[in-house]
Amino acid sequence: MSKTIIISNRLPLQINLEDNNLEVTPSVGGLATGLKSFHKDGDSIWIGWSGLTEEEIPENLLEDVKEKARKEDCVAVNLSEEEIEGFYYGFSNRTIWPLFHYFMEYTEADKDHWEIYKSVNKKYAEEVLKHYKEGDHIWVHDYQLLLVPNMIREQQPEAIIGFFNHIPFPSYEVFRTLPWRDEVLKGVLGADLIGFHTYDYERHFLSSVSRILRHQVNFNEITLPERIVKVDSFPMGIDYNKFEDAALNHFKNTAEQRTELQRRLDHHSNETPEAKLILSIDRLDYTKGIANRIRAFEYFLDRHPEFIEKVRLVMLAVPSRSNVPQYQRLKREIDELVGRINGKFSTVSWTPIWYFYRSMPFENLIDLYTSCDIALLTPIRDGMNLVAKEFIATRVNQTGVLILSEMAGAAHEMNEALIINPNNFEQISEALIQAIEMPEEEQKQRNKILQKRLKRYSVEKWANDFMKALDETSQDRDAFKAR
Ligand code: GDG
Repeated sequence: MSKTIIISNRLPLQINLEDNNLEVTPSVGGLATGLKSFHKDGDSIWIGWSGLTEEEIPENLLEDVKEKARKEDCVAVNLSEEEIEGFYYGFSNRTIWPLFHYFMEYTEADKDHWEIYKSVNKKYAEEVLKHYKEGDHIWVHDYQLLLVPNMIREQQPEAIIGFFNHIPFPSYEVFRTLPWRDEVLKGVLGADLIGFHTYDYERHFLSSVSRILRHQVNFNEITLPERIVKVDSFPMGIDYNKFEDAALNHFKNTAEQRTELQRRLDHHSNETPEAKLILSIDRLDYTKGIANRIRAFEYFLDRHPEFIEKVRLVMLAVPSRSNVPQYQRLKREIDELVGRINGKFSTVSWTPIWYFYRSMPFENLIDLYTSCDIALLTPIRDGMNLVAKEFIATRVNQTGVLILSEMAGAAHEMNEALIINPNNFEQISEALIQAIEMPEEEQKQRNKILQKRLKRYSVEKWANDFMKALDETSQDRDAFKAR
Protein backbone atom coordinates (compact mmCIF):
# COMPACT_ATOMS: atom_id res chain seq x y z
CA MET A 1 0.00 0.00 0.00
CA SER A 2 1.31 3.45 -0.84
CA LYS A 3 1.86 6.06 1.87
CA THR A 4 2.67 9.74 2.22
CA ILE A 5 6.14 10.72 3.37
CA ILE A 6 6.15 14.15 5.05
CA ILE A 7 9.53 15.82 5.41
CA SER A 8 10.16 18.97 7.42
CA ASN A 9 13.09 20.43 9.31
CA ARG A 10 11.58 19.57 12.72
CA LEU A 11 9.35 16.67 13.71
CA PRO A 12 5.96 17.57 15.21
CA LEU A 13 7.41 16.39 18.51
CA GLN A 14 10.38 17.62 20.46
CA ILE A 15 12.50 15.08 22.34
CA ASN A 16 14.18 16.50 25.46
CA LEU A 17 16.69 14.98 27.83
CA GLU A 18 15.87 15.44 31.54
CA ASP A 19 18.11 13.63 34.10
CA ASN A 20 19.05 10.98 31.56
CA ASN A 21 15.36 10.43 30.71
CA LEU A 22 13.82 11.20 27.35
CA GLU A 23 10.72 13.38 27.38
CA VAL A 24 8.48 14.01 24.41
CA THR A 25 6.61 17.31 24.03
CA PRO A 26 4.72 18.68 21.01
CA SER A 27 6.59 21.21 18.84
CA VAL A 28 5.29 24.79 18.75
CA GLY A 29 5.12 26.54 15.41
CA GLY A 30 2.84 26.98 12.47
CA LEU A 31 3.87 24.01 10.38
CA ALA A 32 3.80 21.47 13.20
CA THR A 33 0.46 22.57 14.62
CA GLY A 34 -1.08 22.69 11.16
CA LEU A 35 0.07 19.38 9.74
CA LYS A 36 -0.20 17.29 12.90
CA SER A 37 -3.87 16.49 12.37
CA PHE A 38 -3.27 15.41 8.76
CA HIS A 39 -0.44 13.15 9.91
CA LYS A 40 -2.55 11.59 12.67
CA ASP A 41 -5.48 10.75 10.40
CA GLY A 42 -3.67 9.44 7.35
CA ASP A 43 -1.28 6.70 6.39
CA SER A 44 1.96 8.63 6.60
CA ILE A 45 5.40 8.80 8.10
CA TRP A 46 7.10 12.07 9.07
CA ILE A 47 10.84 12.59 8.67
CA GLY A 48 12.58 15.43 10.54
CA TRP A 49 14.95 16.48 13.29
CA SER A 50 14.06 15.53 16.89
CA GLY A 51 15.44 18.63 18.61
CA LEU A 52 18.46 16.84 20.16
CA THR A 53 21.86 17.02 18.50
CA GLU A 54 24.07 13.93 18.06
CA GLU A 55 26.34 15.22 20.82
CA GLU A 56 23.41 15.59 23.23
CA ILE A 57 22.13 12.02 22.87
CA PRO A 58 24.05 9.55 25.06
CA GLU A 59 25.09 6.41 23.15
CA ASN A 60 22.82 4.18 25.25
CA LEU A 61 19.73 6.31 24.46
CA LEU A 62 20.14 6.42 20.66
CA GLU A 63 17.74 3.51 20.10
CA ASP A 64 15.24 5.02 22.58
CA VAL A 65 15.14 8.28 20.62
CA LYS A 66 14.35 6.30 17.47
CA GLU A 67 11.69 4.32 19.32
CA LYS A 68 10.02 7.43 20.78
CA ALA A 69 9.81 8.84 17.26
CA ARG A 70 8.64 5.54 15.73
CA LYS A 71 5.71 5.39 18.17
CA GLU A 72 4.39 8.58 16.55
CA ASP A 73 5.10 7.34 12.99
CA CYS A 74 8.11 9.63 12.89
CA VAL A 75 11.70 9.09 11.76
CA ALA A 76 14.37 11.20 13.49
CA VAL A 77 17.18 12.59 11.32
CA ASN A 78 20.42 12.83 13.31
CA LEU A 79 22.15 16.20 13.12
CA SER A 80 25.34 17.34 14.81
CA GLU A 81 25.80 20.68 16.58
CA GLU A 82 27.91 21.91 13.67
CA GLU A 83 25.20 20.95 11.20
CA ILE A 84 22.47 22.71 13.22
CA GLU A 85 24.69 25.79 13.45
CA GLY A 86 25.43 25.98 9.70
CA PHE A 87 22.20 24.59 8.26
CA TYR A 88 19.52 25.84 10.66
CA TYR A 89 20.86 28.92 12.46
CA GLY A 90 23.16 29.67 9.52
CA PHE A 91 21.83 29.37 5.98
CA SER A 92 18.13 28.83 6.81
CA ASN A 93 17.77 31.58 9.38
CA ARG A 94 20.46 34.09 8.49
CA THR A 95 20.09 33.92 4.71
CA ILE A 96 16.80 32.49 3.42
CA TRP A 97 14.49 33.62 6.26
CA PRO A 98 15.48 37.33 6.22
CA LEU A 99 15.74 37.46 2.41
CA PHE A 100 12.32 35.87 1.82
CA HIS A 101 10.78 38.31 4.36
CA TYR A 102 12.41 41.34 2.64
CA PHE A 103 14.90 41.99 5.47
CA MET A 104 17.80 42.34 3.05
CA GLU A 105 19.97 44.18 5.58
CA TYR A 106 19.90 41.04 7.79
CA THR A 107 20.72 38.64 4.94
CA GLU A 108 24.15 36.99 5.09
CA ALA A 109 25.84 35.16 2.20
CA ASP A 110 28.20 32.75 3.93
CA LYS A 111 29.69 30.07 1.65
CA ASP A 112 30.37 27.69 4.57
CA HIS A 113 26.74 27.88 5.70
CA TRP A 114 25.64 27.17 2.14
CA GLU A 115 27.87 24.06 1.93
CA ILE A 116 26.43 22.72 5.20
CA TYR A 117 22.89 23.51 4.02
CA LYS A 118 23.52 21.40 0.91
CA SER A 119 24.97 18.47 2.84
CA VAL A 120 22.15 18.49 5.41
CA ASN A 121 19.52 18.65 2.64
CA LYS A 122 21.26 15.57 1.21
CA LYS A 123 20.91 13.82 4.58
CA TYR A 124 17.15 14.43 4.63
CA ALA A 125 16.83 13.27 1.00
CA GLU A 126 18.75 10.07 1.78
CA GLU A 127 16.50 9.34 4.75
CA VAL A 128 13.48 9.73 2.46
CA LEU A 129 15.01 7.36 -0.09
CA LYS A 130 15.48 4.73 2.62
CA HIS A 131 11.73 4.72 3.30
CA TYR A 132 10.45 5.35 -0.21
CA LYS A 133 8.52 2.70 -2.14
CA GLU A 134 7.15 3.09 -5.65
CA GLY A 135 3.73 4.79 -5.56
CA ASP A 136 4.42 6.73 -2.34
CA HIS A 137 3.69 10.46 -2.31
CA ILE A 138 6.50 12.62 -0.98
CA TRP A 139 5.64 15.98 0.57
CA VAL A 140 8.59 18.26 1.37
CA HIS A 141 8.05 21.33 3.57
CA ASP A 142 9.51 24.74 3.80
CA TYR A 143 12.55 26.90 3.29
CA GLN A 144 15.04 24.73 5.18
CA LEU A 145 14.68 21.97 2.58
CA LEU A 146 14.63 23.80 -0.75
CA LEU A 147 17.12 21.41 -2.36
CA VAL A 148 15.50 18.16 -1.22
CA PRO A 149 12.96 17.74 -4.08
CA ASN A 150 15.64 17.58 -6.77
CA MET A 151 17.96 15.45 -4.64
CA ILE A 152 15.19 12.85 -4.45
CA ARG A 153 14.33 13.26 -8.14
CA GLU A 154 17.92 12.48 -9.19
CA GLN A 155 17.70 9.08 -7.49
CA GLN A 156 14.03 8.34 -8.17
CA PRO A 157 13.05 10.05 -11.46
CA GLU A 158 9.48 8.66 -11.33
CA ALA A 159 8.73 9.68 -7.71
CA ILE A 160 5.66 11.86 -7.04
CA ILE A 161 7.01 14.88 -5.15
CA GLY A 162 5.23 17.91 -3.73
CA PHE A 163 6.83 20.96 -2.10
CA PHE A 164 5.10 23.55 0.08
CA ASN A 165 6.69 26.86 1.07
CA HIS A 166 5.31 28.17 4.39
CA ILE A 167 6.93 31.60 4.20
CA PRO A 168 6.60 34.32 1.55
CA PHE A 169 8.43 34.00 -1.74
CA PRO A 170 9.97 37.42 -2.43
CA SER A 171 9.78 39.42 -5.64
CA TYR A 172 12.36 38.66 -8.34
CA GLU A 173 14.27 41.89 -7.60
CA VAL A 174 14.92 40.64 -4.06
CA PHE A 175 15.40 36.95 -4.82
CA ARG A 176 17.94 37.65 -7.58
CA THR A 177 20.41 39.02 -4.99
CA LEU A 178 20.98 35.49 -3.57
CA PRO A 179 24.36 34.18 -4.79
CA TRP A 180 22.99 30.61 -5.07
CA ARG A 181 19.67 31.55 -6.71
CA ASP A 182 20.03 29.09 -9.64
CA GLU A 183 20.75 26.11 -7.39
CA VAL A 184 17.87 26.98 -5.06
CA LEU A 185 15.36 27.21 -7.92
CA LYS A 186 16.62 23.99 -9.50
CA GLY A 187 16.33 22.27 -6.12
CA VAL A 188 12.67 23.21 -5.71
CA LEU A 189 11.88 22.37 -9.35
CA GLY A 190 12.60 18.72 -8.56
CA ALA A 191 8.96 18.68 -7.34
CA ASP A 192 5.90 17.97 -9.53
CA LEU A 193 3.77 20.45 -7.59
CA ILE A 194 4.95 23.57 -5.74
CA GLY A 195 2.53 25.23 -3.34
CA PHE A 196 2.42 28.69 -1.73
CA HIS A 197 -0.01 30.33 0.69
CA THR A 198 -0.97 33.14 -1.70
CA TYR A 199 -1.14 33.94 -5.39
CA ASP A 200 1.42 36.76 -4.93
CA TYR A 201 4.12 34.36 -3.65
CA GLU A 202 3.27 32.03 -6.52
CA ARG A 203 3.69 34.70 -9.17
CA HIS A 204 6.96 35.94 -7.63
CA PHE A 205 8.32 32.39 -7.84
CA LEU A 206 7.17 31.95 -11.45
CA SER A 207 8.74 35.23 -12.42
CA SER A 208 12.09 34.21 -10.85
CA VAL A 209 12.00 30.85 -12.65
CA SER A 210 11.33 32.45 -16.00
CA ARG A 211 13.88 35.27 -15.60
CA ILE A 212 16.70 33.40 -13.88
CA LEU A 213 16.45 29.91 -15.38
CA ARG A 214 14.72 31.01 -18.60
CA HIS A 215 12.23 28.15 -18.47
CA GLN A 216 9.00 28.52 -20.34
CA VAL A 217 6.16 29.52 -17.99
CA ASN A 218 2.52 29.25 -19.13
CA PHE A 219 -0.02 30.47 -16.61
CA ASN A 220 0.91 28.22 -13.64
CA GLU A 221 2.93 25.58 -15.50
CA ILE A 222 6.67 25.44 -15.95
CA THR A 223 7.95 23.37 -18.86
CA LEU A 224 11.28 21.67 -18.20
CA PRO A 225 12.99 19.65 -20.97
CA GLU A 226 11.88 16.37 -19.36
CA ARG A 227 8.62 17.21 -17.52
CA ILE A 228 6.06 19.77 -16.38
CA VAL A 229 6.02 21.41 -12.94
CA LYS A 230 2.73 22.83 -11.58
CA VAL A 231 2.69 25.84 -9.24
CA ASP A 232 -0.40 26.85 -7.28
CA SER A 233 -1.62 28.64 -4.17
CA PHE A 234 -3.09 26.68 -1.24
CA PRO A 235 -3.85 29.00 1.71
CA MET A 236 -3.27 26.91 4.82
CA GLY A 237 -6.14 26.57 7.29
CA ILE A 238 -6.28 25.46 10.93
CA ASP A 239 -7.72 22.45 12.75
CA TYR A 240 -10.90 24.47 13.29
CA ASN A 241 -12.80 21.88 15.34
CA LYS A 242 -9.90 21.47 17.74
CA PHE A 243 -9.89 25.19 18.60
CA GLU A 244 -13.68 25.51 18.66
CA ASP A 245 -14.05 22.43 20.91
CA ALA A 246 -11.29 23.61 23.23
CA ALA A 247 -13.04 26.97 23.61
CA LEU A 248 -16.43 25.31 24.24
CA ASN A 249 -14.88 23.06 26.90
CA HIS A 250 -13.06 26.02 28.40
CA PHE A 251 -16.38 27.74 29.15
CA LYS A 252 -17.67 24.58 30.87
CA ASN A 253 -14.79 24.60 33.38
CA THR A 254 -15.83 24.98 37.01
CA ALA A 255 -14.02 27.51 39.23
CA GLU A 256 -11.69 24.73 40.49
CA GLN A 257 -10.86 23.56 36.97
CA ARG A 258 -9.75 27.01 35.85
CA THR A 259 -6.05 27.58 35.31
CA GLU A 260 -4.09 30.11 37.36
CA LEU A 261 -3.78 32.29 34.26
CA GLN A 262 -7.54 32.16 33.73
CA ARG A 263 -8.15 33.21 37.35
CA ARG A 264 -5.91 36.23 36.83
CA LEU A 265 -7.69 37.10 33.61
CA ASP A 266 -11.08 36.73 35.38
CA HIS A 267 -9.82 38.91 38.20
CA HIS A 268 -8.93 41.60 35.67
CA SER A 269 -12.39 41.58 34.12
CA ASN A 270 -14.20 41.48 37.49
CA GLU A 271 -12.23 44.44 38.78
CA THR A 272 -12.59 46.57 35.66
CA PRO A 273 -15.41 45.08 33.60
CA GLU A 274 -15.28 47.88 31.04
CA ALA A 275 -11.52 47.54 30.44
CA LYS A 276 -10.53 45.80 27.20
CA LEU A 277 -7.81 43.18 26.85
CA ILE A 278 -5.76 43.36 23.67
CA LEU A 279 -3.92 40.16 22.79
CA SER A 280 -0.82 39.47 20.76
CA ILE A 281 0.84 36.07 20.30
CA ASP A 282 3.90 35.34 18.16
CA ARG A 283 7.30 33.69 18.14
CA LEU A 284 9.79 36.39 19.07
CA ASP A 285 10.82 37.22 15.52
CA TYR A 286 11.64 40.52 13.80
CA THR A 287 9.21 39.67 10.97
CA LYS A 288 6.28 39.69 13.42
CA GLY A 289 6.47 43.45 14.05
CA ILE A 290 6.41 43.13 17.86
CA ALA A 291 8.54 46.23 18.53
CA ASN A 292 6.41 48.26 16.11
CA ARG A 293 3.27 47.02 17.84
CA ILE A 294 4.49 48.22 21.24
CA ARG A 295 5.44 51.59 19.76
CA ALA A 296 2.03 51.86 18.11
CA PHE A 297 0.44 51.08 21.49
CA GLU A 298 2.50 53.88 23.05
CA TYR A 299 1.42 56.24 20.23
CA PHE A 300 -2.20 55.29 20.99
CA LEU A 301 -1.88 55.90 24.76
CA ASP A 302 0.00 59.17 24.20
CA ARG A 303 -2.71 60.57 21.96
CA HIS A 304 -5.69 59.02 23.75
CA PRO A 305 -5.06 59.27 27.50
CA GLU A 306 -8.79 58.67 28.01
CA PHE A 307 -7.97 54.95 27.52
CA ILE A 308 -5.45 54.83 30.36
CA GLU A 309 -6.65 52.12 32.80
CA LYS A 310 -9.24 51.11 30.19
CA VAL A 311 -7.07 48.82 28.04
CA ARG A 312 -4.27 46.33 28.57
CA LEU A 313 -1.95 44.72 26.04
CA VAL A 314 -1.40 41.03 26.87
CA MET A 315 1.66 39.99 24.92
CA LEU A 316 2.94 36.43 24.57
CA ALA A 317 6.31 36.19 22.81
CA VAL A 318 7.57 32.64 22.38
CA PRO A 319 11.37 32.23 22.51
CA SER A 320 12.76 31.43 19.07
CA ARG A 321 16.17 31.07 17.34
CA SER A 322 17.90 32.73 20.28
CA ASN A 323 21.34 31.79 18.84
CA VAL A 324 20.92 34.32 16.02
CA PRO A 325 22.21 37.82 16.92
CA GLN A 326 19.20 39.72 15.49
CA TYR A 327 16.87 37.71 17.74
CA GLN A 328 19.00 38.49 20.80
CA ARG A 329 18.96 42.19 19.90
CA LEU A 330 15.22 42.14 19.36
CA LYS A 331 14.69 40.48 22.75
CA ARG A 332 16.65 43.30 24.42
CA GLU A 333 14.74 45.93 22.44
CA ILE A 334 11.37 44.48 23.46
CA ASP A 335 12.39 44.15 27.14
CA GLU A 336 13.46 47.77 27.05
CA LEU A 337 10.31 49.00 25.29
CA VAL A 338 7.96 47.14 27.64
CA GLY A 339 9.86 48.45 30.67
CA ARG A 340 9.82 52.00 29.38
CA ILE A 341 6.13 52.04 28.50
CA ASN A 342 5.06 50.34 31.72
CA GLY A 343 7.21 52.88 33.61
CA LYS A 344 5.72 55.77 31.67
CA PHE A 345 1.99 54.95 31.92
CA SER A 346 1.48 52.63 34.94
CA THR A 347 -0.77 53.76 37.77
CA VAL A 348 -0.92 52.22 41.26
CA SER A 349 -3.71 49.89 40.10
CA TRP A 350 -2.83 49.29 36.45
CA THR A 351 0.04 48.28 34.14
CA PRO A 352 -0.51 48.79 30.42
CA ILE A 353 1.45 45.73 29.19
CA TRP A 354 1.46 42.18 30.53
CA TYR A 355 4.43 40.57 28.85
CA PHE A 356 5.12 36.82 28.84
CA TYR A 357 8.37 35.59 27.26
CA ARG A 358 7.84 31.82 27.20
CA SER A 359 5.95 29.06 25.48
CA MET A 360 2.61 28.24 27.09
CA PRO A 361 0.67 24.96 27.23
CA PHE A 362 -2.24 24.69 24.80
CA GLU A 363 -4.88 25.23 27.53
CA ASN A 364 -3.30 28.60 28.45
CA LEU A 365 -3.31 29.58 24.81
CA ILE A 366 -7.07 28.93 24.82
CA ASP A 367 -7.40 31.01 28.04
CA LEU A 368 -5.78 33.92 26.23
CA TYR A 369 -7.72 33.55 22.98
CA THR A 370 -11.07 33.34 24.75
CA SER A 371 -10.53 36.01 27.43
CA CYS A 372 -9.22 38.85 25.29
CA ASP A 373 -11.48 41.27 23.48
CA ILE A 374 -9.19 42.27 20.64
CA ALA A 375 -6.31 40.51 18.85
CA LEU A 376 -3.64 42.87 17.53
CA LEU A 377 -1.38 41.09 15.01
CA THR A 378 0.99 43.37 13.15
CA PRO A 379 3.62 41.35 11.23
CA ILE A 380 5.92 43.26 8.89
CA ARG A 381 5.84 40.12 6.67
CA ASP A 382 4.23 36.76 7.41
CA GLY A 383 3.65 33.80 5.10
CA MET A 384 0.17 33.17 6.52
CA ASN A 385 -0.24 33.74 10.33
CA LEU A 386 -2.26 30.97 11.91
CA VAL A 387 -2.74 32.85 15.19
CA ALA A 388 -5.23 35.18 13.45
CA LYS A 389 -7.28 32.17 12.36
CA GLU A 390 -7.06 30.43 15.74
CA PHE A 391 -8.29 33.57 17.55
CA ILE A 392 -11.41 33.72 15.38
CA ALA A 393 -12.09 29.96 15.76
CA THR A 394 -12.14 30.22 19.56
CA ARG A 395 -14.67 33.09 19.63
CA VAL A 396 -17.58 30.73 20.16
CA ASN A 397 -20.00 33.53 21.19
CA GLN A 398 -18.82 35.42 18.08
CA THR A 399 -17.71 38.58 19.87
CA GLY A 400 -14.15 39.92 19.59
CA VAL A 401 -12.28 42.00 17.04
CA LEU A 402 -9.26 41.02 14.98
CA ILE A 403 -6.83 43.75 13.87
CA LEU A 404 -4.53 42.22 11.26
CA SER A 405 -1.59 43.41 9.19
CA GLU A 406 -2.09 43.50 5.44
CA MET A 407 1.41 41.94 5.18
CA ALA A 408 0.18 38.58 6.56
CA GLY A 409 -0.91 36.00 4.00
CA ALA A 410 -4.02 35.50 6.17
CA ALA A 411 -5.20 39.06 5.38
CA HIS A 412 -6.18 37.89 1.87
CA GLU A 413 -8.83 35.60 3.35
CA MET A 414 -9.87 37.73 6.33
CA ASN A 415 -11.27 40.92 4.88
CA GLU A 416 -13.84 41.21 7.66
CA ALA A 417 -11.00 41.89 10.14
CA LEU A 418 -9.70 45.45 10.58
CA ILE A 419 -6.80 45.39 8.12
CA ILE A 420 -3.90 47.76 8.85
CA ASN A 421 -0.46 48.68 7.55
CA PRO A 422 1.95 47.72 10.39
CA ASN A 423 4.13 50.77 9.72
CA ASN A 424 1.27 53.24 10.11
CA PHE A 425 0.88 53.94 13.84
CA GLU A 426 -1.95 56.39 13.31
CA GLN A 427 -3.93 53.76 11.44
CA ILE A 428 -3.25 51.17 14.17
CA SER A 429 -4.34 53.66 16.82
CA GLU A 430 -7.58 54.38 14.93
CA ALA A 431 -8.20 50.65 14.46
CA LEU A 432 -7.80 50.17 18.22
CA ILE A 433 -10.44 52.83 18.89
CA GLN A 434 -12.74 51.30 16.28
CA ALA A 435 -12.25 47.86 17.86
CA ILE A 436 -12.86 49.13 21.41
CA GLU A 437 -16.03 50.92 20.37
CA MET A 438 -17.37 48.37 17.87
CA PRO A 439 -20.97 47.38 18.75
CA GLU A 440 -21.38 43.69 19.60
CA GLU A 441 -23.79 43.22 16.72
CA GLU A 442 -21.11 44.30 14.21
CA GLN A 443 -18.46 42.09 15.86
CA LYS A 444 -20.77 39.11 15.50
CA GLN A 445 -21.61 39.91 11.89
CA ARG A 446 -17.93 40.04 10.94
CA ASN A 447 -16.91 36.96 12.91
CA LYS A 448 -19.80 34.87 11.63
CA ILE A 449 -18.54 35.27 8.06
CA LEU A 450 -14.92 34.64 9.08
CA GLN A 451 -15.80 31.53 11.07
CA LYS A 452 -17.83 30.04 8.24
CA ARG A 453 -14.92 30.50 5.86
CA LEU A 454 -12.27 29.16 8.27
CA LYS A 455 -14.37 26.14 9.15
CA ARG A 456 -14.72 25.28 5.47
CA TYR A 457 -11.06 25.85 4.55
CA SER A 458 -9.61 23.85 7.42
CA VAL A 459 -6.10 22.42 7.52
CA GLU A 460 -7.58 19.08 6.53
CA LYS A 461 -9.03 20.59 3.37
CA TRP A 462 -5.72 22.34 2.68
CA ALA A 463 -3.79 19.07 2.91
CA ASN A 464 -6.39 17.16 0.88
CA ASP A 465 -6.48 19.82 -1.84
CA PHE A 466 -2.69 19.76 -2.08
CA MET A 467 -2.56 15.94 -2.22
CA LYS A 468 -5.34 15.82 -4.82
CA ALA A 469 -3.50 18.34 -7.00
CA LEU A 470 -0.30 16.33 -6.53
CA ASP A 471 -2.10 13.18 -7.66
CA GLU A 472 -3.35 14.98 -10.75
CA THR A 473 0.19 15.83 -11.81
CA SER A 474 0.62 12.19 -12.87
CA GLN A 475 -1.95 12.82 -15.63
CA ASP A 476 0.16 15.78 -16.83
CA ARG A 477 3.13 13.45 -16.82
CA ASP A 478 1.38 10.98 -19.12
CA ALA A 479 0.25 13.81 -21.40
CA PHE A 480 3.81 15.17 -21.53
CA LYS A 481 5.26 11.78 -22.44
CA ALA A 482 2.66 11.36 -25.19
CA ARG A 483 3.72 14.65 -26.83
C1 GDG B 1 5.28 29.71 9.86
C2 GDG B 1 5.12 31.00 9.03
C3 GDG B 1 2.74 30.37 8.59
C4 GDG B 1 2.38 30.01 19.47
N1 GDG B 1 2.72 30.20 20.74
C5 GDG B 1 2.40 29.08 21.40
C6 GDG B 1 1.82 28.19 20.50
N2 GDG B 1 1.83 28.79 19.31
C7 GDG B 1 1.32 28.21 18.05
C8 GDG B 1 0.10 28.95 17.56
C9 GDG B 1 0.18 28.72 16.06
C10 GDG B 1 1.68 28.59 15.81
O1 GDG B 1 2.31 28.37 17.05
C11 GDG B 1 2.27 29.84 15.18
O2 GDG B 1 1.93 29.86 13.84
P1 GDG B 1 2.08 31.13 12.89
O3 GDG B 1 1.45 30.80 11.60
O4 GDG B 1 1.39 32.29 13.54
O5 GDG B 1 3.62 31.48 12.79
P2 GDG B 1 5.07 30.74 12.48
O6 GDG B 1 5.49 29.90 13.61
O7 GDG B 1 6.00 31.84 12.11
O8 GDG B 1 4.81 29.80 11.21
C12 GDG B 1 3.68 31.48 9.08
C13 GDG B 1 3.03 29.05 9.27
O9 GDG B 1 4.43 28.71 9.21
C14 GDG B 1 2.23 27.91 8.63
O10 GDG B 1 2.48 27.78 7.28
O11 GDG B 1 1.42 30.74 8.89
O12 GDG B 1 3.52 32.62 8.28
O13 GDG B 1 6.00 32.02 9.49
O14 GDG B 1 -0.44 27.53 15.70
O15 GDG B 1 -1.04 28.39 18.16
N3 GDG B 1 1.38 26.98 20.86
C15 GDG B 1 1.50 26.63 22.19
N4 GDG B 1 2.07 27.44 23.09
C16 GDG B 1 2.54 28.66 22.77
O16 GDG B 1 3.07 29.40 23.62
N5 GDG B 1 1.03 25.44 22.57
